[in-house]
Amino acid sequence: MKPGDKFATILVPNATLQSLYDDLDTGEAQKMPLFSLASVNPDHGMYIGQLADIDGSGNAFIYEDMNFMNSDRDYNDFIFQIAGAEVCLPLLDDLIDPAKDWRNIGGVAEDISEHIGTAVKPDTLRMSVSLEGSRADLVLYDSQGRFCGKDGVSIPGAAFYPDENGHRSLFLNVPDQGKYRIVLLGAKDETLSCTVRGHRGETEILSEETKSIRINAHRVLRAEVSVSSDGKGMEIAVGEFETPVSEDGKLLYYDFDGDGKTDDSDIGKVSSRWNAVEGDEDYDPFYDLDEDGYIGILDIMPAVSSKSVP
Ligand SMILES: [Ca+2]
Ligand SMILES: [Ca+2]
Ligand SMILES: [Ca+2]
Repeated sequence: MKPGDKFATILVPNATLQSLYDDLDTGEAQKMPLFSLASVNPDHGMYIGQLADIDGSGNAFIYEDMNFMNSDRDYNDFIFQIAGAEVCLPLLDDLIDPAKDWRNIGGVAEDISEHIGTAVKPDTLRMSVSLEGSRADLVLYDSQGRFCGKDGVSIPGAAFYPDENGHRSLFLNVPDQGKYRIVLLGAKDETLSCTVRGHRGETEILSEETKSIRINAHRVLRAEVSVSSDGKGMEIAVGEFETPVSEDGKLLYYDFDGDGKTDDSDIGKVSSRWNAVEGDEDYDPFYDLDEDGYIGILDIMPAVSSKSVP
């Protein structure tokens, strides 16, 4: 976008823009797009009430998924952030039905305000990790066990980007001091390269380190990462990528999250995919140890029998 650009948003509840377009051909107009603008003329302004500013910070918003005229005013439908633009919307406090205020539910308000606080500003310190030209999986864990990878993101403000060319990258905001671990899950026997960068804001690169790594199919490698910054520069030390080991030095081939123990959370990663076949959403070739296109007992047993924690 260029400075001065104006934009509006559309939400198509429970459907896609494509399906809305396809319905034009069939004459079925069941789906209702919800616009942030009251009409195609931007001077007519917002649909007051379709969107709300969650806390007045001007970067986190909520879409009511029913047309404002007959909405249930619960505003629990779709939350999103916009950074780098000026947005003027009424406050959620002024719109929500107090009897339906989900912010009273334990922990929800805190979780959301932690995410809102992660909007990237020009001086925000960030770290990125990227894998090039490989089908291996990439997951990053922080010292509290929160994670960022293709199966989900629980670190506030972190984001994971896979692309069709087999590149994967992730971004997260980092404090001045922090410890992380990168876990790679091998898709095949190959040499891949992993680049860890320190950033300030969206564009500036403060540090960069690339490692060339030999990985094998179905094998886990982990590396410790420590971040330190004096506010100006940023140092990121990336350790060697190695097979996870227990405290007493035993190699842990089934420690899928690389935390130094093989326990129920590791076994759960494969057992939760029990009966998945190639093509299913929960089929993951990494966990199909015998590569027969099916995740069954033969794939689960090795992990179960290597449990290092009773
Ligand atoms: Ca609603
Ligand atoms: Ca583990
Ligand atoms: Ca199998």
